[in-house]
Amino acid sequence: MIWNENIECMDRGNLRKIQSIRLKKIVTHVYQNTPFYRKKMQELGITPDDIESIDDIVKLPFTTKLDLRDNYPFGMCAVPMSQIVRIHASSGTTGKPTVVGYTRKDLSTWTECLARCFYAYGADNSDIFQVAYGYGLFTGGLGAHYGAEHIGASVIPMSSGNTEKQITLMHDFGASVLCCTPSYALYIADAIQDSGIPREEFRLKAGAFGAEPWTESMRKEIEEKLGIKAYDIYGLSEIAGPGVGYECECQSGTHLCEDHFFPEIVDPQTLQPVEPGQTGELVFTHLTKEGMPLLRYRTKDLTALHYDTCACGRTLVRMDRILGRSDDMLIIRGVNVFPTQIESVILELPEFEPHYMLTVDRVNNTDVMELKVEVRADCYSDEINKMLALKKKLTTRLQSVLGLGVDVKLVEPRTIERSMGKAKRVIDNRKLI
Ligand code: DLL
Repeated sequence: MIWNENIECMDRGNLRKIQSIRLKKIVTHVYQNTPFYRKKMQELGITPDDIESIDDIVKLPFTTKLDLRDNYPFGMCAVPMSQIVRIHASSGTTGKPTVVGYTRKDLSTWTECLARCFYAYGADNSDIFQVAYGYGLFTGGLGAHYGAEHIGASVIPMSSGNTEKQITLMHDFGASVLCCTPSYALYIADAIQDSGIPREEFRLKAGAFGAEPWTESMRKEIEEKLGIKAYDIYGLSEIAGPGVGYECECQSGTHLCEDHFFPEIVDPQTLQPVEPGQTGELVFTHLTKEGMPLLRYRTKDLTALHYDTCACGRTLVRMDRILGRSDDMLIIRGVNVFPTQIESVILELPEFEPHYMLTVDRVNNTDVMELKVEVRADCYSDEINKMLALKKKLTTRLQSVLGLGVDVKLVEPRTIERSMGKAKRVIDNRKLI
């Protein structure tokens, strides 16, 4: 199903024309109304007159999370506060939160993008959405809520946590679409199993999972355990929130709403654009935002973009799964390691649960990794030989994929702490030294 065929399936040449017109307008808007950008552009010796088409985007300055923090709380807003009707914020691990402001039109644009997502998953006004993303400053809860209402669905505004009640209401109200992080979806799946309620009594058919990197194998795991189709939903608060991108029924890439958020992929070191299809850092420029438009915002997310038409008929660019964030990347004895690589290995092997915790330490000036991973209940055994063989199997596979040794510790099922929001799977003690 397509929500906005005119845009989602638009001829790419026409799309570029629209993007060019919008870019010129937004650059003028921020030049006139955001002192931060006027100063940056003056430093680069450019004015809005230098922007003729979308190709001129490369002339514009980049923006980082640090710029948002330096202008905390509302310094990046391009309209008076009287026009801002919603404020969200994302909590970083350090320092002040990143604040974003939306005008009424910005909220309606965001909501429309979410309607595109949910329609693409095959949902409509006959569906009941259980929104188990956190409500509050985090954009997940309210974003999904407004999008689901917009397509006319019924919404259960659960927020995250309180898993027992989630399951009771999911069952009793007949929820058909679940919105939460993929790690929480797995948690819920296990809890459903523990509840003893037969899976057939649930009406769940699809899930909108995002807010953290997840892998194809994790998708399979969720789909099997919950008996649903698990779709990706991508976004970040600085750009809108969930719904910047979404999967269609083909599940072969995440379509980006590039009529509102213009994507580029750049080399994170040189900041030069890479060839289409190559992996690099995703950068977004707002094309229609009023409240807090950002130019070339560096997401730190690593991915690649594909411009060929999707089998579903949409022409909107497709993004590969997020490989990780460039700032999540661990450098272990000089080798780059992404937590998603470890997750893929674990999930390839049927004996393990997708629950793990990686601890990195520095011992005698050498980086060491310890991986605690849960063994599936039916594979867990008191026989030491069986467990040693299992450990060897995982260690060997990790060594061949990462090119590094990992100290594997097998643990009993359900012993690693579960997450109800974004999962924390890595502890890097080296930073504390
Ligand atoms: O996580 C918005 C969101 C809510 C997206 C609910 C999807 C669903 P932030 O808290 O600002 O916003 O975090 C944004 O989360 O830069 C990515 O690193 C990561 N992320 C979000 N969606 C995905 C995804 C929300 N589908 C940061 N796959 C982003 C991988 C994701 N990573």
